[in-house]
Amino acid sequence: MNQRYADQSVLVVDDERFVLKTTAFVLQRLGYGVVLTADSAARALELIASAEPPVSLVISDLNMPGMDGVELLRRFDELGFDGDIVLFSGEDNQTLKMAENLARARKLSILGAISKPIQPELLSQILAGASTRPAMPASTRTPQQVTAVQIEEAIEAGEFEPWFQPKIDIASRMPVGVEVLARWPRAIQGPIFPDAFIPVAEESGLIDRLTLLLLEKAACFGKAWRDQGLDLKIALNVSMDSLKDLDLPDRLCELIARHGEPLNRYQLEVTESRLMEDKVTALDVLLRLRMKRINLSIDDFGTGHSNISQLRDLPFDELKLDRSYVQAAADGDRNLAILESTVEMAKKLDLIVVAEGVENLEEWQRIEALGCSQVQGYFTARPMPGEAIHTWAGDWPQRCRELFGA
Ligand code: G
Ligand code: G
Ligand code: MN
Repeated sequence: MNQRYADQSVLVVDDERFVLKTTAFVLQRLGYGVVLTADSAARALELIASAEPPVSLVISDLNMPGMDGVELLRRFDELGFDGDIVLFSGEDNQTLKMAENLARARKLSILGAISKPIQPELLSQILAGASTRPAMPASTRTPQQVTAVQIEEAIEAGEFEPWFQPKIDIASRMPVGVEVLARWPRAIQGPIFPDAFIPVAEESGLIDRLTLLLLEKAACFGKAWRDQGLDLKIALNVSMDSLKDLDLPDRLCELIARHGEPLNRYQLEVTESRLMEDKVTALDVLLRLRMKRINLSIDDFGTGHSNISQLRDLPFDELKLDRSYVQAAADGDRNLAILESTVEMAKKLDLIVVAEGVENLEEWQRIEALGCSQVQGYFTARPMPGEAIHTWAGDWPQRCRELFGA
């Protein structure tokens, strides 16, 4: 019996009664306190809207009459369903993988996709994955309503924290940098993730203050690490349309210099979150940052928000392949071809290529073979608080041997 599951509701969705029964039985044995079943997607939606305790895990068939699993995922997205999802189906692996990718693209918390019949062993492994996720699990990833006033107060109180996810150099297998990911651990609503507060901060003109707060805290860590002999490049996220303030380069650089930190050890990961209002100003800001030796990285490359014309027009020195591309490469030659040509183009443009979202050895090896420079992903390290980095780095050589079986 797993105590961890005892106070959670889980919902199984399948149009076959036999499958419902057997799966429910497996889940009860795993220790889930409440196991609900629905024989249609419509019924599943009703239960999700009304169940107490709220449904924290849905295990759903992909093929159902009336409303199939793909449409169900869309409905989950609309409802802002924040629980975990496992998909299962009699479809081939390719279809399962695509459904999984679709759920990811919808930012749903998908734990995995498995084929029928459900093997209890495999299911419990997948669910165990849920229990080892970081301190703030995906089930808190509700698109929560956060107001600009709350964000402003939290900035003033210094409540936002930088978490850090290591970037590993493929050739040396050593950490070379960290990406700063904003966290708000003590929000009244519980821990809230950036997807909920960054857009509000951007729309309400608070994003620069938030970025500066994160940079301030990150630079303190950066200085401490460097003093301990750990030289990591520190990358902050900024969206292109927040680059409106012509003073921003000076403010960022002044802050970094005040901590006695070298400017060329800092980096901005730029995304285009919405249509840019003022391209000229953004270009002005980026170019001046570049001239001050701040590194510029184009983030989420391959998604709708970043594209080739940005590579041509803007002074980037790094390209981050979006994880949807990295992960799709397993699904066949066409995806691999896209990835290969993107990497080739990036290399011709003298860009450092970082592959995001590498989750296992197989993906690492594929990325290595393509000639990418760095990897960032759950395979090597999850985001962690600044205080954890030094110990993580100390443990890395041993951990690295284990990961690569050498
Ligand atoms: O780990 P994760 O869920 O933290 O990040 C979700 C998304 O939020 C990522 O796309 C990331 O780029 C973005 N994000 C995280 N921190 C920041 C930040 O400080 N500023 C901006 N603009 N985006 C951020
Ligand atoms: O800024 P950007 O969109 O690149 O932010 C990185 C996002 O990707 C963060 O939300 C981070 O938590 C997430 N992330 C990092 N590594 C992995 C991974 O291996 N798998 C998945 N699913 N997400 C990852
Ligand atoms: Mn990023």
